[in-house]
Amino acid sequence: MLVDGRWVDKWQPVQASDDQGRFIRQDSGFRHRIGADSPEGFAPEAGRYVLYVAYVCPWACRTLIALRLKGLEHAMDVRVVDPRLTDQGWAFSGELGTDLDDINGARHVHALYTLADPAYTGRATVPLLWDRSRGTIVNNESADILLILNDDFSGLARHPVDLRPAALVEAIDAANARLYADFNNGVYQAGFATTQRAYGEAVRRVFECLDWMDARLANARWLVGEQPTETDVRAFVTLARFDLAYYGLFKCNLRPLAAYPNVMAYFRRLLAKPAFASSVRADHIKAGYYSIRALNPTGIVPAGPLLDYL
Ligand SMILES: N[C@@H](CCC(=O)N[C@@H](CS)C(=O)NCC(=O)O)C(=O)O
Repeated sequence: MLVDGRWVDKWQPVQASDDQGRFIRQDSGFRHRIGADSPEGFAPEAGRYVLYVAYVCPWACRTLIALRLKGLEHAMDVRVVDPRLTDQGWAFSGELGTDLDDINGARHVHALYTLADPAYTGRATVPLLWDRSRGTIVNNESADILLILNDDFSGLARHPVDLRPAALVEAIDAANARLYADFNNGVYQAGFATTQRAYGEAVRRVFECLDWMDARLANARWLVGEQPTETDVRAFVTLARFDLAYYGLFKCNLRPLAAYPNVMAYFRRLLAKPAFASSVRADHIKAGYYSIRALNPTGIVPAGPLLDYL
Protein backbone atom coordinates (compact mmCIF):
# COMPACT_ATOMS: atom_id res chain seq x y z
CA MET A 1 0.00 0.00 0.00
CA LEU A 2 0.99 3.67 -0.15
CA VAL A 3 2.00 5.60 2.95
CA ASP A 4 2.53 9.34 2.49
CA GLY A 5 2.88 8.73 -1.25
CA ARG A 6 5.53 5.98 -0.92
CA TRP A 7 4.95 2.34 -1.81
CA VAL A 8 5.67 0.29 1.28
CA ASP A 9 5.81 -3.37 2.04
CA LYS A 10 4.90 -6.27 -0.14
CA TRP A 11 1.35 -6.42 -1.33
CA GLN A 12 -0.89 -8.20 1.19
CA PRO A 13 -4.41 -9.16 0.23
CA VAL A 14 -5.68 -9.06 3.80
CA GLN A 15 -6.54 -5.40 4.05
CA ALA A 16 -7.18 -5.51 7.81
CA SER A 17 -8.61 -7.94 10.35
CA ASP A 18 -10.54 -7.43 13.54
CA ASP A 19 -9.65 -9.17 16.81
CA GLN A 20 -11.77 -12.19 15.77
CA GLY A 21 -9.85 -12.69 12.53
CA ARG A 22 -12.54 -11.12 10.33
CA PHE A 23 -11.49 -9.43 7.09
CA ILE A 24 -12.15 -5.65 6.98
CA ARG A 25 -12.29 -3.74 3.69
CA GLN A 26 -10.77 -0.24 3.60
CA ASP A 27 -12.83 2.83 2.69
CA SER A 28 -12.20 4.50 -0.66
CA GLY A 29 -10.23 7.78 -0.70
CA PHE A 30 -11.55 9.73 -3.72
CA ARG A 31 -15.29 10.29 -3.72
CA HIS A 32 -16.09 13.15 -6.14
CA ARG A 33 -19.12 13.23 -8.42
CA ILE A 34 -19.26 14.62 -11.95
CA GLY A 35 -21.66 17.39 -12.90
CA ALA A 36 -22.02 20.79 -14.55
CA ASP A 37 -22.05 22.28 -11.03
CA SER A 38 -19.21 20.13 -9.63
CA PRO A 39 -17.24 22.33 -7.17
CA GLU A 40 -13.98 20.76 -8.43
CA GLY A 41 -14.91 21.41 -12.08
CA PHE A 42 -15.50 17.75 -13.03
CA ALA A 43 -17.94 18.34 -15.90
CA PRO A 44 -19.49 15.44 -17.84
CA GLU A 45 -17.60 15.50 -21.16
CA ALA A 46 -17.02 12.79 -23.74
CA GLY A 47 -13.35 11.81 -24.05
CA ARG A 48 -12.25 13.44 -20.81
CA TYR A 49 -12.35 10.54 -18.34
CA VAL A 50 -10.65 7.14 -18.26
CA LEU A 51 -11.88 4.09 -16.37
CA TYR A 52 -9.02 1.92 -15.10
CA VAL A 53 -10.16 -1.65 -14.39
CA ALA A 54 -9.05 -5.24 -13.83
CA TYR A 55 -11.20 -8.03 -15.29
CA VAL A 56 -10.43 -10.14 -12.24
CA CYS A 57 -11.98 -7.56 -9.92
CA PRO A 58 -15.72 -7.78 -9.24
CA TRP A 59 -15.91 -4.16 -8.11
CA ALA A 60 -14.27 -2.96 -11.31
CA CYS A 61 -16.48 -5.19 -13.44
CA ARG A 62 -19.64 -3.70 -12.04
CA THR A 63 -18.54 -0.32 -13.43
CA LEU A 64 -17.64 -1.89 -16.80
CA ILE A 65 -21.07 -3.52 -17.03
CA ALA A 66 -22.76 -0.21 -16.23
CA LEU A 67 -20.66 1.59 -18.86
CA ARG A 68 -21.74 -0.91 -21.52
CA LEU A 69 -25.38 -1.14 -20.43
CA LYS A 70 -25.63 2.63 -20.67
CA GLY A 71 -23.89 2.75 -24.07
CA LEU A 72 -21.10 5.02 -22.87
CA GLU A 73 -18.14 3.30 -24.55
CA HIS A 74 -17.87 6.18 -27.02
CA ALA A 75 -17.57 8.71 -24.19
CA MET A 76 -15.01 7.07 -21.92
CA ASP A 77 -11.78 5.16 -22.48
CA VAL A 78 -11.10 1.99 -20.52
CA ARG A 79 -7.65 0.69 -19.60
CA VAL A 80 -7.17 -2.83 -18.27
CA VAL A 81 -4.45 -3.90 -15.84
CA ASP A 82 -2.79 -7.31 -15.64
CA PRO A 83 -4.94 -9.55 -13.40
CA ARG A 84 -1.92 -11.05 -11.64
CA LEU A 85 -0.96 -9.20 -8.50
CA THR A 86 2.68 -8.16 -8.14
CA ASP A 87 4.67 -7.06 -5.10
CA GLN A 88 3.73 -3.56 -6.20
CA GLY A 89 0.04 -4.26 -6.62
CA TRP A 90 -1.68 -3.90 -10.00
CA ALA A 91 0.69 -3.54 -12.96
CA PHE A 92 0.37 -2.48 -16.60
CA SER A 93 2.10 -5.32 -18.45
CA GLY A 94 0.48 -5.48 -21.87
CA GLU A 95 0.23 -9.27 -21.35
CA LEU A 96 -2.91 -11.48 -21.46
CA GLY A 97 -4.61 -8.92 -23.67
CA THR A 98 -4.23 -6.12 -21.14
CA ASP A 99 -3.09 -2.53 -21.67
CA LEU A 100 -0.02 -0.45 -21.11
CA ASP A 101 -0.85 2.92 -19.59
CA ASP A 102 -0.65 5.16 -22.64
CA ILE A 103 -2.56 7.88 -20.76
CA ASN A 104 -0.17 8.52 -17.87
CA GLY A 105 2.76 6.21 -18.56
CA ALA A 106 2.30 4.49 -15.19
CA ARG A 107 3.81 1.05 -14.69
CA HIS A 108 1.67 0.36 -11.63
CA VAL A 109 -1.70 1.60 -10.46
CA HIS A 110 -0.13 3.05 -7.32
CA ALA A 111 1.65 5.60 -9.54
CA LEU A 112 -1.77 6.98 -10.55
CA TYR A 113 -2.62 7.50 -6.90
CA THR A 114 0.56 9.47 -6.25
CA LEU A 115 0.04 11.51 -9.42
CA ALA A 116 -3.36 12.45 -8.01
CA ASP A 117 -2.07 13.00 -4.48
CA PRO A 118 1.70 12.91 -3.87
CA ALA A 119 1.06 12.25 -0.16
CA TYR A 120 -1.63 9.58 -0.60
CA THR A 121 -1.98 6.98 2.12
CA GLY A 122 -4.10 3.93 1.37
CA ARG A 123 -4.41 0.96 -0.92
CA ALA A 124 -4.05 1.43 -4.66
CA THR A 125 -7.29 -0.20 -5.75
CA VAL A 126 -9.23 -0.55 -8.98
CA PRO A 127 -11.60 0.58 -10.33
CA LEU A 128 -10.63 4.21 -10.55
CA LEU A 129 -12.00 7.01 -12.66
CA TRP A 130 -9.29 9.32 -13.98
CA ASP A 131 -9.73 12.88 -15.24
CA ARG A 132 -7.35 13.66 -18.11
CA SER A 133 -8.03 17.41 -17.92
CA ARG A 134 -7.11 17.88 -14.28
CA GLY A 135 -4.72 14.93 -14.12
CA THR A 136 -6.33 13.43 -11.06
CA ILE A 137 -8.58 10.70 -9.71
CA VAL A 138 -12.24 11.63 -9.57
CA ASN A 139 -13.41 8.57 -7.73
CA ASN A 140 -12.13 5.13 -6.68
CA GLU A 141 -15.31 3.67 -5.22
CA SER A 142 -17.18 1.38 -7.61
CA ALA A 143 -20.56 2.05 -6.01
CA ASP A 144 -20.09 5.77 -6.72
CA ILE A 145 -18.69 5.19 -10.22
CA LEU A 146 -21.77 3.14 -11.06
CA LEU A 147 -23.95 6.10 -10.03
CA ILE A 148 -21.71 8.52 -11.95
CA LEU A 149 -22.22 6.44 -15.10
CA ASN A 150 -25.94 5.98 -14.50
CA ASP A 151 -26.81 9.53 -13.48
CA ASP A 152 -24.00 12.02 -14.16
CA PHE A 153 -23.36 10.70 -17.69
CA SER A 154 -26.99 10.09 -18.62
CA GLY A 155 -26.86 12.99 -21.11
CA LEU A 156 -24.15 11.17 -23.09
CA ALA A 157 -25.61 7.65 -22.80
CA ARG A 158 -26.71 5.95 -26.05
CA HIS A 159 -29.04 3.45 -24.37
CA PRO A 160 -32.09 4.59 -22.40
CA VAL A 161 -31.24 2.37 -19.44
CA ASP A 162 -31.79 3.44 -15.84
CA LEU A 163 -30.15 1.13 -13.33
CA ARG A 164 -31.77 2.92 -10.38
CA PRO A 165 -35.34 3.89 -11.31
CA ALA A 166 -36.66 6.34 -8.67
CA ALA A 167 -39.60 4.10 -7.78
CA LEU A 168 -37.27 1.19 -6.95
CA VAL A 169 -34.50 2.96 -5.06
CA GLU A 170 -35.55 1.73 -1.63
CA ALA A 171 -35.94 -1.87 -2.77
CA ILE A 172 -32.63 -1.70 -4.65
CA ASP A 173 -30.78 -0.30 -1.65
CA ALA A 174 -32.26 -2.92 0.69
CA ALA A 175 -31.28 -5.77 -1.65
CA ASN A 176 -27.84 -4.22 -2.26
CA ALA A 177 -27.15 -3.99 1.47
CA ARG A 178 -27.84 -7.69 1.95
CA LEU A 179 -25.91 -8.68 -1.18
CA TYR A 180 -22.88 -6.61 -0.20
CA ALA A 181 -22.64 -7.83 3.38
CA ASP A 182 -23.35 -11.51 2.80
CA PHE A 183 -22.35 -12.20 -0.79
CA ASN A 184 -20.13 -9.63 -2.59
CA ASN A 185 -17.99 -9.02 0.47
CA GLY A 186 -19.08 -12.22 2.24
CA VAL A 187 -17.01 -14.41 -0.10
CA TYR A 188 -13.93 -12.28 0.69
CA GLN A 189 -14.65 -12.61 4.40
CA ALA A 190 -14.73 -16.37 3.99
CA GLY A 191 -11.59 -16.41 1.82
CA PHE A 192 -9.48 -14.09 3.94
CA ALA A 193 -10.71 -15.20 7.38
CA THR A 194 -7.84 -16.00 9.71
CA THR A 195 -9.86 -17.98 12.25
CA GLN A 196 -12.15 -20.99 11.83
CA ARG A 197 -14.95 -19.09 13.53
CA ALA A 198 -14.72 -16.06 11.22
CA TYR A 199 -14.65 -18.38 8.18
CA GLY A 200 -17.61 -20.39 9.48
CA GLU A 201 -19.72 -17.29 10.05
CA ALA A 202 -18.91 -15.87 6.63
CA VAL A 203 -19.48 -19.06 4.65
CA ARG A 204 -22.85 -19.59 6.35
CA ARG A 205 -23.96 -16.09 5.31
CA VAL A 206 -22.78 -16.64 1.72
CA PHE A 207 -24.97 -19.71 1.33
CA GLU A 208 -27.93 -18.19 3.19
CA CYS A 209 -27.74 -15.37 0.69
CA LEU A 210 -27.78 -17.83 -2.22
CA ASP A 211 -30.84 -19.51 -0.62
CA TRP A 212 -32.48 -16.09 -0.38
CA MET A 213 -31.71 -15.26 -4.01
CA ASP A 214 -32.94 -18.64 -5.21
CA ALA A 215 -36.25 -18.20 -3.36
CA ARG A 216 -36.66 -14.66 -4.64
CA LEU A 217 -35.95 -15.72 -8.23
CA ALA A 218 -38.49 -18.56 -8.17
CA ASN A 219 -41.11 -16.11 -9.39
CA ALA A 220 -39.05 -13.21 -10.70
CA ARG A 221 -36.71 -12.68 -13.63
CA TRP A 222 -34.58 -10.06 -11.83
CA LEU A 223 -33.81 -9.44 -8.17
CA VAL A 224 -35.69 -6.12 -8.12
CA GLY A 225 -38.28 -4.85 -10.61
CA GLU A 226 -39.06 -5.81 -14.20
CA GLN A 227 -35.72 -4.88 -15.82
CA PRO A 228 -32.13 -5.50 -14.71
CA THR A 229 -31.04 -2.92 -12.14
CA GLU A 230 -27.95 -2.05 -10.18
CA THR A 231 -28.79 -4.97 -7.86
CA ASP A 232 -28.46 -7.46 -10.72
CA VAL A 233 -25.12 -5.94 -11.73
CA ARG A 234 -23.91 -6.40 -8.17
CA ALA A 235 -25.17 -9.98 -7.91
CA PHE A 236 -23.76 -10.92 -11.32
CA VAL A 237 -20.13 -10.06 -10.65
CA THR A 238 -19.99 -12.39 -7.63
CA LEU A 239 -21.93 -15.15 -9.42
CA ALA A 240 -19.47 -14.95 -12.34
CA ARG A 241 -16.54 -15.66 -10.01
CA PHE A 242 -18.27 -18.18 -7.78
CA ASP A 243 -17.42 -21.53 -9.34
CA LEU A 244 -14.18 -20.25 -10.89
CA ALA A 245 -12.55 -18.83 -7.77
CA TYR A 246 -14.68 -18.53 -4.65
CA TYR A 247 -15.72 -22.19 -4.49
CA GLY A 248 -12.10 -23.37 -4.49
CA LEU A 249 -9.73 -20.63 -3.39
CA PHE A 250 -12.10 -18.89 -0.93
CA LYS A 251 -13.47 -22.24 0.38
CA CYS A 252 -17.10 -21.29 -0.38
CA ASN A 253 -17.70 -24.92 -1.19
CA LEU A 254 -20.92 -26.07 0.45
CA ARG A 255 -22.47 -26.23 -3.03
CA PRO A 256 -21.63 -25.10 -6.57
CA LEU A 257 -23.93 -22.64 -8.35
CA ALA A 258 -25.59 -25.48 -10.25
CA ALA A 259 -27.28 -26.50 -6.96
CA TYR A 260 -29.39 -23.34 -7.19
CA PRO A 261 -31.69 -23.78 -10.21
CA ASN A 262 -33.33 -20.35 -10.07
CA VAL A 263 -30.06 -18.54 -9.48
CA MET A 264 -28.48 -20.49 -12.33
CA ALA A 265 -31.32 -19.66 -14.75
CA TYR A 266 -31.09 -16.01 -13.72
CA PHE A 267 -27.33 -15.99 -14.18
CA ARG A 268 -27.76 -17.42 -17.69
CA ARG A 269 -30.35 -14.69 -18.48
CA LEU A 270 -27.80 -12.07 -17.51
CA LEU A 271 -25.00 -13.85 -19.40
CA ALA A 272 -27.16 -13.66 -22.54
CA LYS A 273 -26.73 -9.87 -22.45
CA PRO A 274 -23.49 -8.69 -24.12
CA ALA A 275 -22.80 -6.00 -21.50
CA PHE A 276 -22.71 -8.70 -18.82
CA ALA A 277 -21.05 -11.49 -20.82
CA SER A 278 -18.25 -9.24 -22.10
CA SER A 279 -17.26 -8.41 -18.52
CA VAL A 280 -16.39 -12.05 -17.77
CA ARG A 281 -12.84 -13.09 -18.62
CA ALA A 282 -12.48 -16.52 -17.03
CA ASP A 283 -8.74 -16.59 -17.79
CA HIS A 284 -8.22 -13.28 -15.95
CA ILE A 285 -10.39 -14.36 -13.03
CA LYS A 286 -8.45 -17.58 -12.50
CA ALA A 287 -5.01 -16.07 -13.14
CA GLY A 288 -5.78 -13.18 -10.81
CA TYR A 289 -7.32 -14.92 -7.83
CA TYR A 290 -4.84 -17.80 -7.91
CA SER A 291 -1.96 -15.28 -7.94
CA ILE A 292 -2.80 -14.34 -4.34
CA ARG A 293 0.22 -15.92 -2.70
CA ALA A 294 -1.18 -15.71 0.82
CA LEU A 295 -3.91 -18.14 -0.25
CA ASN A 296 -2.03 -20.06 -2.97
CA PRO A 297 1.72 -20.07 -2.27
CA THR A 298 2.69 -22.10 -5.36
CA GLY A 299 0.81 -19.80 -7.71
CA ILE A 300 -0.51 -22.84 -9.61
CA VAL A 301 -3.69 -22.04 -11.50
CA PRO A 302 -6.11 -24.99 -11.52
CA ALA A 303 -7.14 -26.53 -14.83
CA GLY A 304 -10.84 -26.57 -13.98
CA PRO A 305 -13.58 -26.28 -13.31
CA LEU A 306 -15.03 -27.07 -16.73
CA LEU A 307 -18.25 -25.09 -16.83
CA ASP A 308 -20.85 -25.24 -19.57
CA TYR A 309 -21.92 -21.64 -19.06
CA LEU A 310 -18.71 -19.65 -19.60
N1 LIG B 1 -14.38 -0.12 -2.34
C1 LIG B 1 -13.67 -0.41 -3.50
C2 LIG B 1 -12.97 -1.74 -3.38
C3 LIG B 1 -12.16 -2.05 -4.58
C4 LIG B 1 -11.18 -3.18 -4.30
O1 LIG B 1 -11.04 -3.68 -3.16
N2 LIG B 1 -10.49 -3.60 -5.36
C5 LIG B 1 -9.49 -4.64 -5.21
C6 LIG B 1 -9.51 -5.59 -6.38
S1 LIG B 1 -10.87 -6.68 -6.39
C7 LIG B 1 -8.11 -4.02 -5.23
O2 LIG B 1 -7.83 -3.18 -6.08
N3 LIG B 1 -7.24 -4.47 -4.33
C8 LIG B 1 -5.87 -4.02 -4.30
C9 LIG B 1 -5.46 -3.71 -2.89
O3 LIG B 1 -6.28 -3.81 -1.98
O4 LIG B 1 -4.29 -3.34 -2.72
C10 LIG B 1 -14.65 -0.42 -4.65
O5 LIG B 1 -15.70 -1.07 -4.56
O6 LIG B 1 -14.37 0.26 -5.62
